[in-house]
Amino acid sequence: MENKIQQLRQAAAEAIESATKNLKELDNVRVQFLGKKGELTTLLRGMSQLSAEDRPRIGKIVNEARAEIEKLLAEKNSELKAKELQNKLAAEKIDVTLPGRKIHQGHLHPLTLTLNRVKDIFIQMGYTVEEGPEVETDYFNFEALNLPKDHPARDMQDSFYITEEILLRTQTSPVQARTMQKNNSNAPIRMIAPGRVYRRDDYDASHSPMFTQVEGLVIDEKITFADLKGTLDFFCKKIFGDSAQIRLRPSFFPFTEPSTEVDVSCVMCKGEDEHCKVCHGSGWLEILGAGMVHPKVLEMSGYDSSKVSGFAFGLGIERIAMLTYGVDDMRLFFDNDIRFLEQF
Ligand code: 2U9
Repeated sequence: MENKIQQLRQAAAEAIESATKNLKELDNVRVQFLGKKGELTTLLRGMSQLSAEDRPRIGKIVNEARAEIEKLLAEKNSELKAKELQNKLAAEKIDVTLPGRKIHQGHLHPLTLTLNRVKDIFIQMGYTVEEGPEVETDYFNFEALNLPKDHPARDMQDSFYITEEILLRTQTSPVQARTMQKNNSNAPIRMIAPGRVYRRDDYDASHSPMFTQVEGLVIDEKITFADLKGTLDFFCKKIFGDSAQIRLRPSFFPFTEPSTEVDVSCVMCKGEDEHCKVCHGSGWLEILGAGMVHPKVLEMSGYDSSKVSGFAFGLGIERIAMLTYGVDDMRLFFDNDIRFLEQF
């Protein structure tokens, strides 16, 4: 019996020693010797057949063997646990010195940046910002702006018609007409209307069938051409810098009388380079159209042209953006090539 116990003890010690794979393997060894049907447990059961005098001595040896095996199991258990942790750490190891992934931060489109600058200048002068539909009626796009039925601008070849009466707006002026008609008669207006407009035009370096306009309208008692001139001079100095000067040339628009085209001194050469690529040596750049609101336009939208007067103007955001950023092809704003957009 004593021999058997010694053998078992030896066998258990060897089995524990060689359980090097994982905790599961070690647990199998534990069950093999100490489990309910384990070898040592079976041996312990056989003790009932021993004589009364042998029993305490043998019992002691069995318990010692059991304690020894449990000790070896516990030691191996912590050894394997430590090894498993080591393996896990090695497998999950990260290189903290690797450079991080670059976060690409987006930003506003150059046209939006330009539009925001233009808006801010007029908001600073007390203007409201009004918006309206891009799909307009013939009435608000043309009729209310003194463009009669036979006007060439109403030609099917020049505008995007949806039906005979509905088209994509060719200018933002219908927003002004709508604002006037919404108002009580002769209520003063100081507004800008920014937004996209559509014309059947070429798509080249300086034309696009869709572009962004900002139009302004001021109506009140005693509004004069001097107010218009002062406003546009202030605007150009804010946008192009304090050294910017303006020059007014007579022009014609159906909705204004008198009408003018406004040039700003060349942002590139300030009129000092006769070979300048931007102004072609003229020293001036056409930048705005403007005029005093035609009495017919005032009357058509419910204003009394004998009591109030107004001025209006219009500009293209793409042109302003091209001049302020030095971009020579309008299509770059619409291509959305990231290498271009990243530069703003
Ligand atoms: C109402 C009355 C008058 C708006 C005006 C212009 C002159 C003009 C162009 C500039 C370059 C359009 O973007 S562009 O091609 N605009 O020249 N626009 S006066 O006049 C109005 C508008 C609404 C009720």
